[in-house]
Amino acid sequence: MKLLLLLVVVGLCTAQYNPNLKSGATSIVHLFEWRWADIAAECERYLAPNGFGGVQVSPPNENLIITSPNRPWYERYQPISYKLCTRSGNEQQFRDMVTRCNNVGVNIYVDAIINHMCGAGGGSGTSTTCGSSYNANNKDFPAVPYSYLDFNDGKCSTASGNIENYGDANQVRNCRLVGLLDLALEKEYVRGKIVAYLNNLLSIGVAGFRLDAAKHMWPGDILAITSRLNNLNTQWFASGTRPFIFQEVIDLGGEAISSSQYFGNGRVTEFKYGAKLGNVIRKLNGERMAYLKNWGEGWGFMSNDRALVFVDNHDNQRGHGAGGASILTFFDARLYKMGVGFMLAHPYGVTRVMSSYRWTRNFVNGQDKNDWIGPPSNSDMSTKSVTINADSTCGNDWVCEHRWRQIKNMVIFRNTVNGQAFTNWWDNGGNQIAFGRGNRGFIIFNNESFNMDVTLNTGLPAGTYCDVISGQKEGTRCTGTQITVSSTGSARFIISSSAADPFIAIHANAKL
Ligand code: 5J7
Ligand code: CA
Repeated sequence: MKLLLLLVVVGLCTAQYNPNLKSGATSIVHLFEWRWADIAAECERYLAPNGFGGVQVSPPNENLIITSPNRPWYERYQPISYKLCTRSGNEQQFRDMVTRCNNVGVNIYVDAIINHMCGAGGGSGTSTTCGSSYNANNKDFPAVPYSYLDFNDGKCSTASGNIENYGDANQVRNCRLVGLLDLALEKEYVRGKIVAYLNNLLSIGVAGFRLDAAKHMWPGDILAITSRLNNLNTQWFASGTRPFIFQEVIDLGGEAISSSQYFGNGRVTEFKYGAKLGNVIRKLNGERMAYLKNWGEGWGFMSNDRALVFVDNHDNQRGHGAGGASILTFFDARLYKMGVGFMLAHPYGVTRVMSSYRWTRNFVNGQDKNDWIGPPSNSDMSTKSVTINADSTCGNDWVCEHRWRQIKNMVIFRNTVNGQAFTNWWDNGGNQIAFGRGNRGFIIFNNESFNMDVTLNTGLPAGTYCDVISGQKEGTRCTGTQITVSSTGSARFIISSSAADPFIAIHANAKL
């Protein structure tokens, strides 16, 4: 009885903060705009074998088709109904993906757009991804159904009906975000429709939700919805397991709304993480890697047990939103790999790896005119499939950062060192740093313009280790640099400032 009570209490404590990852996995990957069929295949052929624990998928519900510009990525953030059909696939393909990913121990997290429907200027008709009719002019969404009674408006007091002042919490929650029809989430009817949508996804087998635009919803309305969600499907998860909740709140400070208001509901996206890490690795604002010694709460970030962290996301990789020019992306591959490598080695937060598609940037006055471009598409504007090349990179303009050797190997590093303390910090006062994770792993960076040759205490058992950045362990050999740890735990590291990747990482599962 006492044990049962203890289990219940522990369950409540971790609950919606726990990503429910399987078999030692510690990271999730955002397969932005991927088709369900490609994600199912990726779970089986790549994610499960390489220790990825879950996938954040693009919104699976019916959305407005936007043709001007031609099929931008953000049309998927303009819901028409909760039917499961989009450019990523139909309901049957979605179900097949969730089943196949769960069967190999990879969780699916759905990007849930519950703050709003499509834009007020979205017109009317049936030009939607599932062919449902809608009329944005009179706020009619018969496929849900929602009517004009289900939207805020009356509670918004700005002249435009849109959010005009982010310093006013009432506007931010009750007015339209850039004209998007704002749902009245205090209404029992609206909550019921959203709960039914999310519970349908849970019954299919999803493991949790990214709550889009959480800043624009009252924390109490979110809780009224999430507290009515079912437990995860017991075909794949222990009975009583709560859905993982992570809320998109862009809080860089200085606004009426703060991340902490959302901690009771689940985890929160820590946007300071990528913005600050970008500054450090780019050496902007006088930052240097030595300052990373107290990274995490020491930098004013939210507490570790509430943070969902990432180097870039689908929005700020386009120069939009939080962080601006400091954000590291695949366009700056050498710096990006250092940033993602640091994130995955450091114990703070639940980590999300970004996986993107390529587009041609067109900067005019520092603003990318092509920030709207949607996924690689065929002539009929259907999304192109992800092809896999012989060297395991992706084709058809899918970047697949998660398949880059350095990033994939750091996902494995994080799994290997999971639960180990942050130890053996070293820095040169500038942009050379190193740290360990107990006796399981060690990483060292040279982000200076001069070479590095140091002997450091790694905390690892004696032996020969494969650097998992320049190569990896294959059979009984290293394909890249080898590092010898002495009987005292020390090792010599030489990193040229012009190395392809100026960092080295070794861990217990890459020991010869
Ligand atoms: C919300 C925030 O609280 C915030 O701090 C932020 O930086 C961005 C947003 C934001 O969220 C959205 C969520 C959605 O589900 C749908 C959306 O359309 C948005 C959205 O538009 C949005 O803000 C855009 O980006 C900001 C950097 C600008 O300051 C905003 O004005 C807004 O820009 C608008 O983008 C343009 O004004 C408008 O002309 C254009 O049509 C529109 C295109 O849509 C987007 O760029 C979508 C962005 C988006 C951002 C997200 O974080 C997200 O999770 C989903 C979509
Ligand atoms: Ca709102």
